[in-house]
Formats: sequence, structure tokens, C-alpha cells
Amino acid sequence: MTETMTPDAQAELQAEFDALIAADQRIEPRDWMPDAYRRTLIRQISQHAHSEIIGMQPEGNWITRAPSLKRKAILMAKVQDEAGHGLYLYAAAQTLGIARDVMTQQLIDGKARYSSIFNYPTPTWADMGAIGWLVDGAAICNQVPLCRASYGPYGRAMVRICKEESFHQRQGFEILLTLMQGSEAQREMAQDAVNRWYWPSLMMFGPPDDESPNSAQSMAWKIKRFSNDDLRQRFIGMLVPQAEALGVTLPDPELRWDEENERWITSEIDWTEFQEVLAGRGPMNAYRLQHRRDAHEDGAWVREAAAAYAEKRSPRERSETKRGAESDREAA
Ligand code: BYC
Repeated sequence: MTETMTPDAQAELQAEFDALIAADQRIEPRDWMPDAYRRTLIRQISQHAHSEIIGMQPEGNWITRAPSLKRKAILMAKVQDEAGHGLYLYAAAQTLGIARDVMTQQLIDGKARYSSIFNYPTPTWADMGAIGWLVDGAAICNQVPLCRASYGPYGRAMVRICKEESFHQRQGFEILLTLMQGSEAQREMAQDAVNRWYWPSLMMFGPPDDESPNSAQSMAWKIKRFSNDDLRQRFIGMLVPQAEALGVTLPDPELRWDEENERWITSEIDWTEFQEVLAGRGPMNAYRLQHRRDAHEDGAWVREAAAAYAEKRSPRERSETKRGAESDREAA
């Protein structure tokens, strides 16, 4: 549409868009938006959706082995929440004109990114605690500002997601607290999990600011509100007192507060490891993708059956379902 417009009409639309962003108003799916803004949102939201879906795997690994019925019920509910987050996010991306099938195909073909953090293994029960505390904790830090993202459907999806993430973070903290109050072996298991997840959780915020090609533009468009390094700093500040309360040690001997510059000093993050994971060479990349592909293939009959069922229903039944869905939306 943009290509066939006169330069004046295009400039007017761009000015309206710029004014909405400057006034901190929301851009909605019906509004005109620059192609690059649309592409950036599709990139970020689809990556985020894929992260939630792949992120079900490391914890899914422990559902059958949770130490009690209560722990199992909580873990199942958490993993289901993650599926739900993936669905809201795919739906938000769809409002930008990309089909769900296309995004799914990009993921299973190994052409889409998803968060680096989910390419690490979960060998012990304490990993469930460390994921909740550190991974969901980092997610909250990163995602609370996204509730104010300039694109309406993304910001609104994030509000609900953040509420659930904060519950997830507390359940992880509580798993670690229980282990830390247990036997020597349990305390060691908790500390070992924290040692393994701490650095990858810091990498979740993305590369350092001076190596982050997308940050400046995403911040100008008010999609991102804070830089990768600022959020990482905020996250460390959140962890330090919580680690103390838990009785675990954060595995960084250099970690200290620099009073003068009001920043946390840390050891250098191993960015080579991060790049290796992004290139598909992390400890679990191949496994995670294969597992997702297998699940997609195993689920083919469900998709076919749902499509055949929808096809078989009379036009009247179909329009009733549609009317019902519309009134549900209005009620919401
Ligand atoms: N992993 O210019 P930059 C969850 C890529 S799931 C992989 O800074 P941007 C949960 C980046 O995409 C939560 N790739 O990018 C689920 C870019 O590559 P492309 C997941 C990364 O977009 C289950 C390149 O590096 N959260 O909470 O400005 C259980 C340069 O980076 C990563 C989200 O998705 C990474 N860690 O900033 C438990 C949050 N970091 O696309 C919990 C939404 C960077 O140019 N996303 N890259 O090829 C964001 O906030 C931003 O996209 C990022 C990156 C901060 C991640």
C-alpha cells in the first residue's frame, strides 16, 4: 500500500505515526505504520512466542519426576501458562499480518530465533527452582517495561504474561528456599543449579549495548524502554538481596556495587558462549529443535481432525460459533 502512495500522503502518515509515538499513544493494528516498525515487531514478538513454546521443554522434563503431587501440579500449571503466553504472543504477531503457520514453519525449520536460555539442560530438580528464580526473574525485568510497548496488542499481552511470570518467579524462589533449608546434599544441588543458570540468565538481556544493532531504533519507537545493559544491571540489583535471603552465592567473585558510578561491577560475561548458542551450537539446541519438530509431526492428526470437523459443520453452526466468539470478545 505504502509503495503506491504519493510522497505527500506517505509523509502525512509518517507524521501521524511519529506524533502518536511522541505522545506515548498506542499504535493499533488498523493504524498505518512504517514497514520497518512492522518488521521489527514481527521479529521480536515471534521470537518471544517461540521462546515461550521452546521454554516449555526444560521444565517439561521434570513433570513426571517432580518430588510430590503438589510440586507436580504446580509445575504442570506453570508449563501450561507458558503455552498460553506463546499463544497470546502468536496472536499479537498475527495482527501484524504474518500467519501462525509461517511462524511455526520458521521455528521448526531452524530459521527463527528463540531465547538462548532454553538451550541448557535441566539435570536436577533444583533446576526447576533456578529457572523460576533466575529465568522468570530475568523475564519479568525485561518484560515489565514491554507492558508499555508502543504496539497495543503486544503491550496488552505482556500485562497478563507479567502477572503470571511473577507467580512463576516466586514458585522458583520457594523451591530453592526449601532445598536450602534441607540437607547438605540439597543445599549443594541448589547452589550447583544457581551456578549453572546465573550467567546464561544474564545473557537473556541480549548483547552489550554497543553491540546491540536493534536497540537504538526499538527504543526510539518505544518498543523497548530500556537498554539491554540497563536491564541487566536492574536484574543484578534485584538478585543480590534475594540470593542473601536464600543463602546461595552468586557465582561471580568480582560482583560488587560501585558507589561512585552507581553500577554493579561484574566479571566479563562470556559472549563467545552466547554467540555459540545463537549459532545453534549450545548444549541443547539440536535436541530442543528436534523435540519441537517431533511434537509438530505427532500433532498433525489433531490439526487435520480439527480442520475436517470445522469443514463438516453446517454453515449455521459455524456462524453461531463466530457470533459467540464475537460477543465473548465484546464482553472482554
Ligand atoms: N537469545 O540488537 P539486539 C520466558 C538476538 S521466554 C537469543 O539487542 P533486540 C520464559 C536478537 O534477537 C522470554 N537471541 O536485539 C519461558 C538479535 O538478533 P536478530 C523470552 C538473542 O531485539 C518459559 C541479536 O541478538 N523473552 O520468559 O533489540 C519458561 C542482536 O540483539 C538474545 C523475550 O523474548 C537472546 N537472549 O533485543 C520460563 C523478550 N538476545 O533478531 C521463562 C522480548 C539478543 O536481529 N525480546 N538476541 O537476528 C526482547 O526484549 C528483545 O528482543 C531482546 C533482544 C532483549 C531479547
